[in-house]
Amino acid sequence: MVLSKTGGTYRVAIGRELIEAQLRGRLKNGPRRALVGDTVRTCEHSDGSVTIEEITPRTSVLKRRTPGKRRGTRAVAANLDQVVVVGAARDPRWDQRLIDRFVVVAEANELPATVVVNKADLADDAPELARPYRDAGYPTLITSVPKSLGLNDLAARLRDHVSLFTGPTGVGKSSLLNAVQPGLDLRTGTVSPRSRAGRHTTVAAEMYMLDGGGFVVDTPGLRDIRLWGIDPIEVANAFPEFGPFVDECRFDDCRHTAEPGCSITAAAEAGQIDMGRLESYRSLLQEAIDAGRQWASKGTG
Ligand SMILES: Nc1nc2c(ncn2[C@@H]2O[C@H](COP(=O)(O)OP(=O)(O)OP(=O)(O)O)[C@@H](O)[C@H]2O)c(=O)[nH]1
Ligand SMILES: [Mg+2]
Ligand SMILES: [Zn+2]
Repeated sequence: MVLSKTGGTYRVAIGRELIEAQLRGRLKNGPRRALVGDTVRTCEHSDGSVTIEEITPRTSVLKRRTPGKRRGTRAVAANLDQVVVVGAARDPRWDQRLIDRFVVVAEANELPATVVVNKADLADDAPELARPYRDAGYPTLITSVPKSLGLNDLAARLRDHVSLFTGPTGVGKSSLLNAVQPGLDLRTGTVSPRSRAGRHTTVAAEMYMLDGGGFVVDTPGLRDIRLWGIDPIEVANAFPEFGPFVDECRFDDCRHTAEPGCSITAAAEAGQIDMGRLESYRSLLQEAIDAGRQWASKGTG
């Protein structure tokens, strides 16, 4: 299993043993570079060096949009089976729109998401912040590192899975991992009291072995995360709580924005769907539509 990559050197776990390996000049077939989470076949040479000879076909690749660039996507990690979206109840302030983006990216990658509200020691409303996600059917956890709250549940959720931690910067992703895996000793940051925004402390996606079984990828927090190439029609599918209502909209092609007879709008007004989630959906839908237009007008297909 490839745990990390620094320059051209990969750190690879073979069972419990960690070795360093280089990519073989030309891989036999399949992808041309290895990703964190890839399972690879290695070869040890007489001079002691180890090369990666082959990458096993991937069961999943988590992709996100390249920052700055309009179109490119970047593969973050392979073979994940779940995404843990972490936010902080305070410091930095809970930003539902941003959390929704992380959850939608997990959905777009067809990976189940768990939502964690961390730093519950700093606020009383952590359960309310989690509620829209719990109501939408996502497993949710309320955690606090200094109070050791929810850490056993988090550890249980990670056991025997290949998980990726994602979320805004400074919310405590690395701190949570340090707490569930003694000896991990990941660098954690300080939150600037002036800006209340975390500085990036984790700099690259890296995978770690869990003593209890399983692997977890810690990633640098993102201030923003955008959708890429998602068909506007598919955005609604990333909101599972819309499912029971969609067939009841008056129009088959209802976009759940301002259409008359929209069952999603009605459900949100009746408190059956969280209004904040519906607003997130609408802004993501608009973003998907705009992105499609930009690409079309550039003639890039
Ligand atoms: N009060 C409180 N502080 C926490 C908690 N968890 C983490 N922190 C603090 O929040 C700050 C940021 O924690 P990190 O673990 O570095 O956050 P991160 O999400 O890994 O940040 P990036 O690596 O930049 O994405 C540190 O000062 C932690 O000590 C918590 O549950 N409660
Ligand atoms: Mg970190
Ligand atoms: Zn509708």
